[in-house]
Formats: sequence, C-alpha cells, structure tokens
Amino acid sequence: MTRMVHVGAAQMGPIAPDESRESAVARMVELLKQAKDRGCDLVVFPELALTTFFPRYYEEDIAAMDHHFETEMPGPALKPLFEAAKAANIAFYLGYAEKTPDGHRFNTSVLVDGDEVIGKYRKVHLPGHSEFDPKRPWQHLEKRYFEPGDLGFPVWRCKNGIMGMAICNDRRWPETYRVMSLKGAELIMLGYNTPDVNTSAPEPNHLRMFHNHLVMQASAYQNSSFVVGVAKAGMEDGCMLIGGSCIIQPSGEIVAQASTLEDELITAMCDLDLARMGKETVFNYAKHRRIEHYGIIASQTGVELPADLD
Ligand code: CDT
Repeated sequence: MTRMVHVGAAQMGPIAPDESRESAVARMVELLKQAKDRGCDLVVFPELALTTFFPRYYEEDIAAMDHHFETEMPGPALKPLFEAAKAANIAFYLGYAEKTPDGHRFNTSVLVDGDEVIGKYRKVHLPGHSEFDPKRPWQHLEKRYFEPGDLGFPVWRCKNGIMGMAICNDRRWPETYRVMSLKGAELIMLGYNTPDVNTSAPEPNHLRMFHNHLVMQASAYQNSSFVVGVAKAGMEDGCMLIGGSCIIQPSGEIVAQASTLEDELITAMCDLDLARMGKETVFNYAKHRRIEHYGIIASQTGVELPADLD
C-alpha cells in the first residue's frame, strides 16, 4: 500500500461580494484541472470558498445573510466541482457557510471523495465579535453569523491516510491539532481568510504572515503531522487578505508555498510515513505524555491564578 499522497493547496484570489457561486466554482474547477494535470490525489480549497468573506459586513437581521449559506451540499451550483473531482479521482476539502434544515448556521468544511461527502467539520474557534463595532474599519462578525461547531474534531480515512480538518482561527489553538493527532491524524487541512491588519489591537502588519506560518509549522512538528493551510487572498472589497498558502511536512518545514495573492495551485508529494516516524519516536504520546498534569486544559477556559498566588 503506497502512503504517498500528492497534495494540492488551491489558493484563491478575492471573491467580490457580487461574484456568483457559478463563477467561484468555475475558478475551482480550473484549479482542479491543473491539479489533475499534475497528478494530485487531494486538493484543499479555502475557508468560505464560495462567497466573499461576508462576516466583514453587519446586518441587523441575520437572515439577510442567508444568500451566502448553503442548505445542501452539493447544491446545484456545486455539481460541476463534484463531477470534475470524481472524474479526476481527486478528494477535496471545501469551506462554506452551512445552514441546517433546523436553522443553525455554521462555518463548515467538508471532505469529499468520489463525489461523496465523507467528512464534515464545523469551526470550533470563532473569532471576532457579535455586535457592530464602530471602531473597526471593517467588521469580523463570525460570532454573530455562526454558532460554534458541534462536531468536535473528527478524523477520517482518506487516500490511505488519516486526515482531519480545521478552519482558519482554529489554526492558532494547539488543542485543535492535539485532539486530532490523539486520534491518529497524519494530515490536517485548513482554509483561512485572514485580513493583513489586526483590527482588534495595534500590531505591525508583517506579524500576520509570521503568526500564520508560526502556528501551522509548530503544530505540524509538535503533532508529527502534515498541515495544509490554504488562503483566500488579496484585496476583497477593500479588505486585504494575506496569502502564504503552504504545505508543511511533519518536521515543521514548509515544502511548498504560494507566491501570489491570486488563484494559485501549489503541490507537494507527501509521504504519510514521515508522520508515522515522529509519532513513534519524539512524539510517541503513549510513552511520553503526562496527562496527570494536563487536567485544567480541558476543564478551564480563562486564566485562574493558583491559590498561593492570590
Ligand atoms: N477567518 C478567521 O478566522 N480569521 C481570523 C482573523 C483574525 S481574528 C479577527 C484568523 O484567525 O485568521
């Protein structure tokens, strides 16, 4: 059984607020064609890949944003992508806004193989705020439009490996990767939309890209896993989103990186046995983890000073 997976990270340039689903899907099909020509097995698309990053806009009535949400996957506009991927025998990760039949809204990704949805993840760590903030040049209203994901961090067998999914802000939290790697994840896919300015605190702009790579590279290493991070990039309705999409191997090294802020496919041949090596040595969890000291990680959110520091 081969453990080589040829991975494509399909970065997308901006999606204008009035760009249609059909147009975004046509761009994805074009990226998929390139992936097929290069012999990819798996392609990762960005977070909210079908629409502009609409949480930057405030609407009093949440339902006024419903045109950005999918109520079925695949809906009619998505069929060409599913068909192209099946014909090319390429599995893919796709981020989109999901509205469930009983009215819940999530920032979701699916893993699709052979035109079947084999996995679904709903973003756990929602950044931003829920009410209009007049101090910001643009809003980040994920806490208004989405509920925190209710599916945990599942993993799936795909292309002879064990794979997990995360979405954007999740990548900044070590718990995201550790929960999946405790379930055997060897390759973690995530899409992102990250403005190049931090509107919640003053910070030099270059730190946005530094932190983007820092967290994904450290997490790849500490969890002995491939990490594939894929941006929606470029100037989207006046808001600049960082690029820097990359494929990271379990050593923590970037093995392929996008150089534009546009639709761009980068690829790398990933030997999943490289992930196994780290899991059997330095990061052999069963041998080396000391869970008797980790309890508060799963029982406490904010900082609580120990009694002797009060
Ligand atoms: N989409 C997303 O999660 N973006 C956030 C932006 C910074 S917080 C407002 C991120 O973590 O990249």
